Amino acid sequence: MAAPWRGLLDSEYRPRLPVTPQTPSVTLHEGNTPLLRSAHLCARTGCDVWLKVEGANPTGSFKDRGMTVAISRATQAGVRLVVCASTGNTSASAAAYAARGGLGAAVLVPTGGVARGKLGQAARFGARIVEVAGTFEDCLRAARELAAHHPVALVNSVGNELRLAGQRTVAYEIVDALGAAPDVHCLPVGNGGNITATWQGYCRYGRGRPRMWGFQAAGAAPLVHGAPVAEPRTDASAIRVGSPATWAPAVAARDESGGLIGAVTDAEIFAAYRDLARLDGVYAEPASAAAVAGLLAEHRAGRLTPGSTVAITLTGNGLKDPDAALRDDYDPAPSGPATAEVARTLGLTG
Ligand code: AN7
Repeated sequence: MAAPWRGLLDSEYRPRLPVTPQTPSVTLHEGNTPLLRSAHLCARTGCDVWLKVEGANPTGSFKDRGMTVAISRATQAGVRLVVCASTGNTSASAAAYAARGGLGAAVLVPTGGVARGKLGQAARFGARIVEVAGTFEDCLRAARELAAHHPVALVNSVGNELRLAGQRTVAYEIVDALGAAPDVHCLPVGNGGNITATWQGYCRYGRGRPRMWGFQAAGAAPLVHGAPVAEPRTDASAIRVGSPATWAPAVAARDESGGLIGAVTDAEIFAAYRDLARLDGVYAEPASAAAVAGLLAEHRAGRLTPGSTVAITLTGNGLKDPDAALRDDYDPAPSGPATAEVARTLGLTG
């Protein structure tokens, strides 16, 4: 049997991560997530389509890849309190790794802007949660200013080499699993950190470079318009970002790879969200489904070369957003406890 997986810092990728022998490994055994072939997307596109299921990470999103590095280095540096702004997943991840490393965490989230599963995680991991009456951008500005003037370490990915280095590992894993880089890599784009890190990962690994296809929600698509969006709107709350902090590197990833950043409507996002679950048995959160919706839109537009190999990052777990799950597909049939009545309700008997 192969040695059990022990997390990114104790994996074959360690030499690629900014740690030293003195760095303690604060880990929940993140990484090594499933790469699943999607039969329904292969059939619909005529391509070889693979789903990188990042919702299988310990806190249910790709954020754990960078957080293990950031929190390990924070404990090495003697930090006591970490802070982040978040649309949800960063806060859940920061709170969990801070708990694991014995640090305090403060998370700044836009009031009413975060899926309930993510808030529940941050609360249970013991983070101090501040609900800011404003947007994600307001949270990020406040978090940056806090870190500049108080003894707290910012663990957002913007300009944070530790987070980006950890997030690059998703590309290493995909290349190792497929034997080479895919032709196209699709992923949702919010603040721009993940498209940046994933592209850097492929470039550094040196085993081929995909076109990077990033997708934003149509109501929150500043990188598509080329201008900030004052009031970003989408029910995919993770990517409700009107002014991405990692703007220029995200655009560079698009352009250097010969890729694109497109917009998909919420209707397209939620259709993809349902199909992934029903047809592939993969439960991803709505923001993640934007990448699938985008692939299908580009296929319809004739921009997807048949026979291409496509990797899609499904960035977060569907369990994080129970309200989205129950919004329109929840249709339970009421029945009394008698088996005969249950059978009748199911239409098994007359
Ligand atoms: C599921 O948690 O930014 O383009 O504060 O949670 O790197 O921002 C989350 C982002 C995609 C977008 N999918 O990634 C946060 C946060 C999911 C996400 C993104 C996020 P970036």
